[in-house]
Amino acid sequence: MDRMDRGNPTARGSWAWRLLAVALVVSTAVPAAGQPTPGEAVEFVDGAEAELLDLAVRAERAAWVQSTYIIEDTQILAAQAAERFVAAQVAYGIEASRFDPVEVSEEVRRKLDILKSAITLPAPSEAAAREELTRIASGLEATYGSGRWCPEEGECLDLGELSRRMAESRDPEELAALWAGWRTVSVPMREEYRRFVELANRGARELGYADVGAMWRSNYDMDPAAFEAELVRLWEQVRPLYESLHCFVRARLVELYGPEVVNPEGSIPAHLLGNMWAQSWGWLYPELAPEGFDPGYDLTELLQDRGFDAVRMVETGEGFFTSLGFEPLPETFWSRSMFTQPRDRDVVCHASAWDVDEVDDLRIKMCIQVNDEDFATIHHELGHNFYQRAYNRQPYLFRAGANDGFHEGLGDTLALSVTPGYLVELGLLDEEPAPSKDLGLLLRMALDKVAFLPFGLVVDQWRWKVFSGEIGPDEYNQGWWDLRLRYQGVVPPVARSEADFDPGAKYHVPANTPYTRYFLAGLLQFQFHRALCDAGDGPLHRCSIYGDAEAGARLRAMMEMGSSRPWPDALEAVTGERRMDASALLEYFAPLTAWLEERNAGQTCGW
Ligand code: X8Z
Ligand code: ZN
Repeated sequence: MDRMDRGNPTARGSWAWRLLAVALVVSTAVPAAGQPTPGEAVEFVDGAEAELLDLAVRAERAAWVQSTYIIEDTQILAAQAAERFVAAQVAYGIEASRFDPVEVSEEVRRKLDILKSAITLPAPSEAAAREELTRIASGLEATYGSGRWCPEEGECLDLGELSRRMAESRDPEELAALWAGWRTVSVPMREEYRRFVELANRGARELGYADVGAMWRSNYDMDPAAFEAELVRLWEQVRPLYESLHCFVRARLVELYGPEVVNPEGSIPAHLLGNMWAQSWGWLYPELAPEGFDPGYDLTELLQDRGFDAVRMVETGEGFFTSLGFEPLPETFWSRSMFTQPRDRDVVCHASAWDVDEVDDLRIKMCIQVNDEDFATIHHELGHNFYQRAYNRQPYLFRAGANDGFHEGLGDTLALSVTPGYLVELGLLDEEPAPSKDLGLLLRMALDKVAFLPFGLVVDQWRWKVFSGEIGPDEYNQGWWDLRLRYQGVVPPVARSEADFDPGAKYHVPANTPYTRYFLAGLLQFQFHRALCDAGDGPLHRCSIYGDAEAGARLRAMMEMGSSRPWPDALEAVTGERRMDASALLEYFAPLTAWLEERNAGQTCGW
């Protein structure tokens, strides 16, 4: 939860409160008969912020307990608290429309717009339906969090264990079993999800949106259709690079597994890429790297050899932020966070960052393993925390990222600066590898960052079609795999049917977390990185902003704005640019792109 989405109170909507508000307002504007005054709009927004803040904090506390101790009771308590918050959100969201014809300040207008659209889970106003929806939502996340696959022989495996085995095994049969095993967990979600969609859409319609997806798309300071067009534009910028990478990886997998397992001209079976969802392929680096592609070090090995544990990894991440001039994390961060997987209870291991009191009660929740992937994820999560604290003096409704992609991209921007040079400064590495090692480093990065991009689109392309009804309940799984094939060029390793619910095997579907944000973040982080690196200081992939107070100040200026300004203003504050753009990513990977083109010459790429 980078933040609980905004809610809206019902109790305050009573006639008595409104009468009082009207009586208190002194306004010079002369409203049309029956039309609220600008002063009333201010009162309304202030009241909404106070109540939503209070309810959000209550819901956050309950959600924290649920996620770190999954049992029936915590699910119910979390659902109840979420229900009160969501009820308020929707009530305020609906009421905000009353002020549409009223002339108000830019700030109040922005807050009214946020009240109407920034609701991730729009619940129907009818109490029974709303309760049912929040109960389903809480249950779906708990099903995911406590999910296990029990093979016929041996002990049951949770997602952490399944993922570790997927990262390491190179036996296609074992990989297919692990892959399919995790997807047994989401089968029971299917009917629940159908109902979830029905109820949430009902809520979205009450708020004036066609469906939940339309509502989510309306949060980008631009016309939702224009936003969709932006996504197409951005994807087309990076698609050729993705297809080159896909082509190279497929050819290597054919060499490794043979053409019976991997079709040399087709899509890649999704179980062979080292990751449960084929969303990032870095674990495969040792197998994929051609002769002479040694990056010069292996960060996982370095961390393990130096005896790093979870806390030391987090301290190191914090050290990056403080080197940029950010204040250290509060003492409570260290005492209240969950860094490792408890052995005695079910928790939601999927990494997340929290600001429980919406001010300074910052925490992360992770099941940290000592490896390079989790080291990067720690920077990602701390990025959320430092962002949350930077905007904590904004009014409640502006305590969010400039858009959600900014929130997701902030920590990743710092992680791009975890370069060999930085590792030398940390004392983890003795000396910087020669520039001849750069292709290795870039391939390693591309397997994570470039491979991820189409997946960053797929999840919401699917969900938006589900919310709009274009993908009906009887084609949930087929619709998912159509998109996986189209964007990623991957196929399931074993037969699938509409008895399965493979989208539910990805956290953000049962947790109802919008996903396009990660696609945006995947590009924005390079845009930020390029802007913060001094031009002429060598290639982008060798640049580290560690210790750069000026870079820190620029980031902080953007972060402190929260969502008080349209996101292009925030982007401009750091980069001088007002459009999201993939050219920085392309520049970063340019040497690898050239190499891939040469390497793929003569091959039939695509699928
Ligand atoms: O969910 C996350 C973060 C928490 S906001 C760990 N990420 C996406 C994922 O795991 O699918 C980060 C990258 C994409
Ligand atoms: Zn995140």
